[in-house]
Amino acid sequence: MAGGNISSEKIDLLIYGPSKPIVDNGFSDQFVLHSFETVADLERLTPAAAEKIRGAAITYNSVGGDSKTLARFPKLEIVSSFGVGYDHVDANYARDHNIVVTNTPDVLTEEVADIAMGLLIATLREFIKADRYLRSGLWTTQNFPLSVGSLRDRKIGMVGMGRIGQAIGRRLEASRVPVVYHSRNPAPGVSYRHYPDLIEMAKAVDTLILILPGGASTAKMINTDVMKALGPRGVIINVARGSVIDEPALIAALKSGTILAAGLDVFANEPAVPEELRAMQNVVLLPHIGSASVVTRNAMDQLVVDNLKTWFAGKGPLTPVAETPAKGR
Ligand code: NAP
Ligand code: 8YV
Repeated sequence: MAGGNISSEKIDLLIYGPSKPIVDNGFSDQFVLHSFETVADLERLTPAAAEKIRGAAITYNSVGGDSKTLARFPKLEIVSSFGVGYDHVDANYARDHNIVVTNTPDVLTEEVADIAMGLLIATLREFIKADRYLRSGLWTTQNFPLSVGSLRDRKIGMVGMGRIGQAIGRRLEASRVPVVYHSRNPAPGVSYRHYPDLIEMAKAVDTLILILPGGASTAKMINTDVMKALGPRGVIINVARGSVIDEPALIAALKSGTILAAGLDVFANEPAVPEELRAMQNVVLLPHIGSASVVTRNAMDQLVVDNLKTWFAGKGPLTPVAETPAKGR
């Protein structure tokens, strides 16, 4: 799969998801753009127009490429998806139908690792509560209580040790915090101890940082048993996908003291966040902002464009996902 050469024939592209200037303005007049911002908008696309589409950009995970959606485009060659996680695209269907899927790895790695560290420290040292305390005027009467949590006496178990996991590991090492990890296979070149068994690792640490893909293979893997193994000092930081945690079980564990606290950037049913979580004091909640700076989002948008352009220039995709590996030229 290396892509067709650009000829004088125009190439019809589906631009699916929120409008982005870098995507909207990124293509020459050799391309014809068909833009639809929402799932409901896409219903307006006629079968005759769908028949012509050869490439698709998915500009945000508020829309997706499930098999039913992809099946509407019989000539589709490539889906260029925004984000490194692509659980909103059916990559197995794409592989089976000779469609390449690309994502946007690497350009967001350090940004997401920064957010993970910030969320970890904010959760342990109670930044949000402290900020509210100061603003309410209480500091003038009494010092803020000492935090029970600290990075100083912690051992971190990373769940996922890929690009972003390793970037978080480097930050933890610089902070002199011990790190071990769980993944299906040992990560090449990584010297931290590898635990093939998640429960065994949870027993050996007091903090989990989740940074692995969503989807069926990881659904609800952080369950009551894992939280019990982590114990009452336990802290869970999730910068992966909400689907990775059994969310009702997490709420129960935070309420009962089975674990101490959580820092969450992602949720099971975004943008809805359970009222029970929103009311809790021992959680820090972020609206899925791991990569959400202007500089990093621009780089991700550009990679969405570049994957489509190099494909249609016959040079293969830049960053194909594992399910649809593509040969370069
Ligand atoms: P990556 O380089 O592909 O690393 C994925 C890691 O997860 C690998 O260590 C992999 O190891 C492990 N893994 C995969 N499936 C697993 C399973 N079933 N059980 C245990 N471990 C598993 O990906 P990345 O670039 O680091 O990104 C990781 C994820 O972070 C993305 O997929 C996305 O969901 C999330 N993310 C979130 C944000 C945000 O805004 N919050 C931003 C970027 C990314 P094995 O294959 O050996 O198991
Ligand atoms: C995206 C992310 O912003 O890259 C990912 O996997 O979670 C974020 O960087 C999000 O997926 C929106 O599409």
